[in-house]
Amino acid sequence: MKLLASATSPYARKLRVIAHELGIALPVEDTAPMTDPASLLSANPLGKVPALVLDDGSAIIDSPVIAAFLLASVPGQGLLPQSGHGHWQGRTTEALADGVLDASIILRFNMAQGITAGPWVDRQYRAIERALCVMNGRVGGSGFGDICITVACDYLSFRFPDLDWRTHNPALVGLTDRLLATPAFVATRPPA
Ligand SMILES: N[C@@H](CCC(=O)N[C@@H](CS)C(=O)NCC(=O)O)C(=O)O
Repeated sequence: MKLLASATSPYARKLRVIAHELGIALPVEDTAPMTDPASLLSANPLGKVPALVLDDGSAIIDSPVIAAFLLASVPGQGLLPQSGHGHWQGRTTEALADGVLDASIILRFNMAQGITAGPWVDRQYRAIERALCVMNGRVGGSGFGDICITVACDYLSFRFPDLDWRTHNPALVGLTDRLLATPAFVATRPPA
């Protein structure tokens, strides 16, 4: 199997870190979504990365679905409980972290068009701020959730260096300082 992804995609980074932690070999085919390559559109008509192409040619799309697939591939994995409250809370933490990424991507697309202010822009920043505060209280819930949180925070540092998420979220600082030094995160650091 191979993952169609760009080196800077945070959604792909989440999957690459999970694969690393699970001991799954996950080759990446460098794919720039905005150029609409045929290989991506045949795997994902939505034109988004990451997309996972399996050995039989079928595809799995959307990072939460791919994450669930990776986790299910390793029976007894220790990143996320397989069922029950802990499972759904871990998935909810993923949704929060992915939501921070979604809002960040909206802001970046707006910026690319010269839109840096206005109610729609403010709404994204408010969503990010609230989600950060909630994620701060969810640190340590599961290894999986902690990976998702760390990916989102590091993406903010990468793309929005002026956005100060650290001052009011000490648990996020402790978590990210610890996880960003691990081999999985070091190996998937976005290029400068
Ligand atoms: N919900 C998707 C979001 C993926 C996504 O937005 N990827 C961005 C790159 S980081 C993309 O491919 N954007 C191209 C586009 O929106 O057309 C996921 O979790 O995989």
